[in-house]
Amino acid sequence: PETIYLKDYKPFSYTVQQVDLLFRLAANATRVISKIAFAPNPQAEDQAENRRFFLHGEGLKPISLKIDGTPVTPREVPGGIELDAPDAPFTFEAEVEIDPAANTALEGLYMSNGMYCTQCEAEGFRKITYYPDRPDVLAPFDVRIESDLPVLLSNGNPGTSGPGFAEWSDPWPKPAYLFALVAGDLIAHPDTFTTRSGNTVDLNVWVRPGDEGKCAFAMESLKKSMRWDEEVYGREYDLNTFNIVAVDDFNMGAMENKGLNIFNSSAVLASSETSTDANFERIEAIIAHEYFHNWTGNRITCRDWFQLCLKEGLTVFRDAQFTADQRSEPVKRITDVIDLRGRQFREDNGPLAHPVRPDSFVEINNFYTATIYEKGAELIGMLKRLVGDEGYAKALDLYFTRHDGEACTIEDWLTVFEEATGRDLGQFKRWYEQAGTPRLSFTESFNNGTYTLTFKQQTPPTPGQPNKDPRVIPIAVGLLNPNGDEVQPTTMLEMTEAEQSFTFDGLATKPIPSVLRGFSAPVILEHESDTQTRAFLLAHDTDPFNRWQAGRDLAQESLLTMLRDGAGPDNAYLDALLSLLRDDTQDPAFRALALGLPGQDDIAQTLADQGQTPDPQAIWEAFETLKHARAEAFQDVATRLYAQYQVTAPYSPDAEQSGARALANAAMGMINRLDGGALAQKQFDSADNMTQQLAALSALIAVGKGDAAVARFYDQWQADRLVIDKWFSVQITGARPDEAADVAQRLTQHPDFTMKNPNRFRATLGALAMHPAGFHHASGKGYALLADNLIALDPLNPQTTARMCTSFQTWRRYDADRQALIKAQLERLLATPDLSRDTTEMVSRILG
Ligand code: B3K
Ligand code: ZN
Repeated sequence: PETIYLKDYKPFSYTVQQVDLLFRLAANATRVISKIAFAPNPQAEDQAENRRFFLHGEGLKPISLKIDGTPVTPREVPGGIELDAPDAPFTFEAEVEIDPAANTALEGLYMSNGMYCTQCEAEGFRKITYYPDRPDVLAPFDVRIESDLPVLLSNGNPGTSGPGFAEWSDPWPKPAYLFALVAGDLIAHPDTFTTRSGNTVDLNVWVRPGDEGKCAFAMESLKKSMRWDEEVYGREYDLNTFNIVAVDDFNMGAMENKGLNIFNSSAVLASSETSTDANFERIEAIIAHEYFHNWTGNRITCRDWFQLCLKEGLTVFRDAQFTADQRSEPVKRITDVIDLRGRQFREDNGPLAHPVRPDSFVEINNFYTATIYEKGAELIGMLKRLVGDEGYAKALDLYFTRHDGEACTIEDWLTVFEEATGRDLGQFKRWYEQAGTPRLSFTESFNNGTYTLTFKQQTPPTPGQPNKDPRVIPIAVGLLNPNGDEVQPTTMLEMTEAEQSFTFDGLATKPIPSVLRGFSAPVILEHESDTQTRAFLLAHDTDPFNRWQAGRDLAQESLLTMLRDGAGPDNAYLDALLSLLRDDTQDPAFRALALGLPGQDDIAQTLADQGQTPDPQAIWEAFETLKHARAEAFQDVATRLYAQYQVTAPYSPDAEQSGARALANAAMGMINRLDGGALAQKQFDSADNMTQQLAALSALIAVGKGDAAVARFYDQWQADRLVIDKWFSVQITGARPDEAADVAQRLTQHPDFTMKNPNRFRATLGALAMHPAGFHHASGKGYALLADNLIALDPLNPQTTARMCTSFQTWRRYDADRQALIKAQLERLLATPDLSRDTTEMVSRILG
């Protein structure tokens, strides 16, 4: 397959003035009739000599094509068609036929439970009709839909409608990837929102009949997001309608199509009985994310797909700010860092490492990664730390005024910051260009009242990038006195060299440093520290992130020592954690987080970084031992916390109640190890919300007492797909390592398992991959099961297949036997006839 390079970017030879689309919907033979006004692009003057009128098109059955009313015969070229076109404005008309019912890839126009819907980002519009399907071609769209289905939706403002048809008009020029169409038997949960300049916007959350009771939370989240973007970024909504549609079969979370966001139903539907607190929080964040794209993504879009982080990194950053404002800032920061380390660091340290702005790709859908999204958001956070809040606000205002209506690059973005703040961002740009996670280490010295911190940074090579230049790293540091007082509040050090010292004067005693507060940069902080210092920081640091980090470091050290020396759990860790748990002045959500352990995969990565070969089974056992030791040591406090943090008020998914439930459930998990499931059974039997019911089910499975509850849960929820997804997952993630692959295998035979629903596929095979000791079982059965299913899924849904191949990305960490087993599966995958471009690219990169 062909590799596309950033350096080859050229503007399109033509601009599009107007797009008119008519859809005559039919399951197997939808007609798409387009009329598109083109004009030579003044920005592509250099191409005047050999202007090329190329249109993308994939899997289209052409019925008729015309230029200025005259039928034309196109030349078929790879990826589309070429035509002879005038060197002056002209109209191109096409009628094509497509087959949405046969579209299992869930890209382009497809069907889900009798409903038509679209997914065009990144390159799906070319499966709908012939078009310059690239983000730098912007145009207003008018759409007419003809169908007997009752609800017919597209982008923009509603126009005329009547029995069997509806018209929509989107005045804001947009690239084709933001096009959307929905048609179905849907029910609206309606509301309105008045913008700060007084426009009333009709809001609707559209769902299938039966789901209308689960829309209120999404609607509230939408209204909060709209208000927040006005208040914090000064951004107002710009159409008189905003629609959200829930779709069961969807490849990712949601999509920000202009005025018509399409969502995976798991990212919309919420009720206390069927959704966990974590589900509610995720829904609120995704609603906000897609809404925020209206400005960062839609009004200002990307010039080409290499610039994807321009909209994604920024929008993730914005949705994180929003969540921090709605809930708890430290809790949001900590959970984001856990996620970043679990997914992005893992990517950055393996064969799939790529820069936040890549310079080449084969299949762009393979680049919707944790690096583009989450590391992209970290880059915005660093930029804000470097230029300060005011500089950031000025730069964003300039960005919105200067680039509204344009398709931009990272250069445009950085220039705005340079002009608004007067700062040179030449070195900062390396963060966009260099892949890999920097390792940051430091040493300290103390002399005559002067304390010196000397930092070193170093980034290991990544594929195609053997050498790395030093980056600018904002390092937030605070200093504490041995008595626990803070002698130096948080200060932002700016490291620009490979090695650099910073001094603090006038100190009476050698302080204890708190480094990288708030996780001020996406780096791996490597610092040998003694248990005592960590316990001290856990008790005294004023920075909540670093307090949490100190606890996590203690847990990690303890686990590593257990693995290395066969030692028992570290008492200093247990003591420090116990004091924290007992301290009722501490936020319950924070205490629940402090009780969390590093991921088993994080420990595997740390061992690999230290040049050791991780044994997933041994890691699992060390975790079990540690969890058991904690349960015994914390017995009393767990019993007290469980009782104390039962919520008696009516259910609310807010931060306070979910924090209480998280801590009570963590306490229940500990008690569960000692009482053989008695408390969990009680909680399962009486739970009136999914947060408690699912935690209890998982606890019962963990102690081998889950059979009856698993059966009951299924009977209770069999009509609810999203809950049944949980039922599939929890049985696998809770299985013993030697059984996880067998459980997953058995569940793939269950009548409710289907390859055609990405949520269900992920709930089953994805759950196995998230169980490191089960997936990496020495027999290789986990690898074989995943590969079997990926081979079966690829012809149906290449995007989801390719994404799930990432489960194999860490293969080189493991012992020779496991490596050979994984390699054999990867090679088997790669040898599959007609393997998709998506999966071929992923497997080839993973093999290296
Ligand atoms: N922009 C979409 C993702 C599209 C993924 C295409 N494979 C969702 C989001 O980031 O908001
Ligand atoms: Zn996004």
